[in-house]
Amino acid sequence: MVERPGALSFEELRRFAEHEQERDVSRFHANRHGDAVTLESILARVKPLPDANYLTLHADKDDFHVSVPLEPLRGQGLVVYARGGGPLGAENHGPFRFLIKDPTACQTSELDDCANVKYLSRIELTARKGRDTRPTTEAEHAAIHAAEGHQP
Ligand SMILES: Nc1nc2c(c(=O)[nH]1)N[C@H]1C(S)=C(S)[C@@H](COP(=O)(O)O)O[C@H]1N2
Ligand SMILES: [Mo]
Repeated sequence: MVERPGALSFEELRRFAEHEQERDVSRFHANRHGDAVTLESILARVKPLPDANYLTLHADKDDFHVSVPLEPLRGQGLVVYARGGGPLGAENHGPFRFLIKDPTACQTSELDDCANVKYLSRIELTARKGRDTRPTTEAEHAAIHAAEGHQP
């Protein structure tokens, strides 16, 4: 639900204006690195329709999806696309990684740590909540964290 659907490359993101960039995301997340553009700068280009209430983040690589209410996310979302002047590598969950500036602990709200989608392929806007494969039980969550090799 946007006026102007589109695709963005590393080169295009690199040319976003300086006020649309968020350099060095380790300022928000000590163990995460790279340079981002704000979600707001992307929304300004695609122009959400008035009825767009949910934003869904799709990672086709490992079939992980997160759908969150658009309004509280605005001003919080970042898309990390670069590291050390070049594209964000797969070892850093690139080529694109979504980050919420100030997420809550896993499973404590819609805008939680689990919504920091790695290997982001697509952002979709809809009227109703879209696909969300975030873990819902402790066991599921422990399994996904173990598979990703990080601490719960
Ligand atoms: N594509 C993808 N993104 C993902 C996940 C995943 O399994 N696949 N796990 C999520 C969960 S549950 C958490 S808590 C965070 C962990 O991010 P970190 O490894 O940078 O700490 O990534 C989120 N993003
Ligand atoms: Mo998580």
